[in-house]
Amino acid sequence: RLSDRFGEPPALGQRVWDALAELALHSEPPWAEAGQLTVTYLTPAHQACARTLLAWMREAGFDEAGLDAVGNVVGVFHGQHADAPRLLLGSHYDTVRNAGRYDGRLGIVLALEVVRELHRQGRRLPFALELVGFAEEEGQRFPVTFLGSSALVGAFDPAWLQARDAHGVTLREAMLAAGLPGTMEAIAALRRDPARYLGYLEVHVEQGPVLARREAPLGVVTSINASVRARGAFDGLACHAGTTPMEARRDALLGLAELALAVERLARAQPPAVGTVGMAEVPGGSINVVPGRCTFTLDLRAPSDGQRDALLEQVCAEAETIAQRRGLRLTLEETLRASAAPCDAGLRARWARAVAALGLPVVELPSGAGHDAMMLHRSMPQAMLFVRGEHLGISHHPLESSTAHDIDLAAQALRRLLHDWAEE
Ligand code: HGY
Ligand code: MN
Ligand code: MN
Ligand code: MN
Repeated sequence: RLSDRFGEPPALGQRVWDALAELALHSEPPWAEAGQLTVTYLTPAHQACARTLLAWMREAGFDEAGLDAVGNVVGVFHGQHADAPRLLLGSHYDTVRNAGRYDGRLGIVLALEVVRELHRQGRRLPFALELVGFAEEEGQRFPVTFLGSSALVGAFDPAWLQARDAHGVTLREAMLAAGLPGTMEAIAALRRDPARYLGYLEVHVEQGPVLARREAPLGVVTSINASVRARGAFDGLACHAGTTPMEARRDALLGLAELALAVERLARAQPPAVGTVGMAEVPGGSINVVPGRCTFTLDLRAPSDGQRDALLEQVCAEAETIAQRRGLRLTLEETLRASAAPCDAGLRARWARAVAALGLPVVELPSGAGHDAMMLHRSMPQAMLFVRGEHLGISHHPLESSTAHDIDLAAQALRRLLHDWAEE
């Protein structure tokens, strides 16, 4: 047990840890039956999470708490006076399939517990704290993503309402079925006036090995890498696996096989860029039929927009060459393009001072993962604090975890940042 090694976990860290375990009890079929965590946008499990977070906000002492038109859970803890500026805090509560329980949720619950403490102490700050549990950041159900944070910066594309999930349900239908307005008018009204905000802070598990290797519980994020996502397909000719000579085939799966290896080669040639073919499918495939169609996804990332675009260009050129050579038709549709988001120097310095005040090493590092902060970046200063992950920071996986001790240190850092800011 950790407490044998490090003593009893501090109360706040343990409360956050316990709350994340409780929130993880909401999961959707068939994943829930396998004891796995999957919460995709607007499913019953997703709505149960929203209700739970809402109840927690209300009992923690938030002055306002509610669900907005895209399913974000929003709480406001007022400042010392009515027209005080606002500091925005938050992260997302949807997950990837078979996820860990910390990605996204940690940032919501940790901020919520820090507010609970302020409420218990009867303390008010010179600024209000607005906490947002963003409804959708992973892009798992619909081929669009950052739905929650896009709405807050006025970047929600009306065309997204017609996006369809794997069952053909449109985003608008899913919203209406979940009791949301499903209109662009209601969504556009969520845009925040940047003039009212001091900025946005997000606490998130690192989802990588750097802090574990540096033996540092916390890390201050320098910048969030640029990313681009696409969905594509190779189309060749389905034919008999037994009678079609090898040289006469137009095998769509082999086109993707070559492309996936090319993505690996091209990304490895320009570190720290990364490239992933995360999904591949031969729709209606059979054991004795040469694949006529193969669908796939692309996820490319790099520290700058330029590096990202260069990698994308190379991958697309390679895909065209493969299609030509193999007599395949290629279709490729971009579904997400997120610019690199350098964290605000002033807010980064606030995180660094708070971490140093705890007597901890100040490790600065880029984020290879995308975050809601990269959307808020479009309309206000943002900065992130990473919490060390166990098992070398494995994430988007059930082994994803952080200790109650490290979580408590992150809560102490946020508490210290707020206190120092309030004393200025
Ligand atoms: O894909 C990402 O980087 C994030 O987890 N959505
Ligand atoms: Mn994630
Ligand atoms: Mn995340
Ligand atoms: Mn046959």
